[in-house]
Amino acid sequence: MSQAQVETTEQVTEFFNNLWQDYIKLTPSAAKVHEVLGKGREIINDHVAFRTFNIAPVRLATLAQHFEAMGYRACEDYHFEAKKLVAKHYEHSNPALPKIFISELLVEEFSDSLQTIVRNLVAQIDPAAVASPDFLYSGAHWQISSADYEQLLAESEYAAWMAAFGYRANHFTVNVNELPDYQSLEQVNQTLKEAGFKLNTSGGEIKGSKEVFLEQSSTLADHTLVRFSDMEKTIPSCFYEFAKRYEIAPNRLYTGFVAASADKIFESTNVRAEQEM
Ligand code: OOG
Ligand code: NI
Repeated sequence: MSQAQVETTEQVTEFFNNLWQDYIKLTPSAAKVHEVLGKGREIINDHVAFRTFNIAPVRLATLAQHFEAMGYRACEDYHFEAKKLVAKHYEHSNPALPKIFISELLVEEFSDSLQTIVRNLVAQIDPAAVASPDFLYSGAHWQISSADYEQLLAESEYAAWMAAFGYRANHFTVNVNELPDYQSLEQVNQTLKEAGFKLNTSGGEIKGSKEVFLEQSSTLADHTLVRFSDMEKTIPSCFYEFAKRYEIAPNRLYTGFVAASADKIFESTNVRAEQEM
């Protein structure tokens, strides 16, 4: 356990349980994925991903403090130029705990109208709420009209997703190395497709390779009815990811992420990605 850890193991376990419960409410297919791949056995998660805006009080670094209090340490940084995002991943010395991937939208790089909408959303957050780890599964702290949602969507699918869903796990990720019945990610994908799941095919069904020490695939996000200030709309919510890691040294699996693959994983919540399929 790292010295920075202030949360107890019980608090950390409860945090991840609550995070999971919130996630499967929006992502019922995740529970079904567990049934199909785990057949009732426990599934180990490789990582959980969060999204945010680079505006106080919800900057990546601020949200990360909750994980630092659980004993996580900051690892690598990632930059997604076209999507105007940065990200960082965090690891825990306890290998049973998932890695954490947090990204943040570089709001100032977008149009004035996007900036105005987003700043108005963030202004509705009570800064005191951010200080509790519960904030990370508290959802949206604002009202947004369907017109504003559509306007965000035209510029940034990520901004629109954040506006609709707020603070919660964007996805959990099955650790394929720890799945007893599967040798490869291809087998996992095949089983999922046979069970009726739709996979994200942006950049191919499998992103990455043994050469970059990480292979990833993901389902397309489930659809959820969201209540906007003026109407209800069914839109993509959250997805499930699958990761297989390779050794960078004997008995040492790669623990980082691969920016080129992550760039495509982001598109699992994309409405347009589905229409192309
Ligand atoms: C994160 C996308 C990147 C990964 O594992 O590379 C990612 C997101 O969609 O918020 O999860
Ligand atoms: Ni991921």
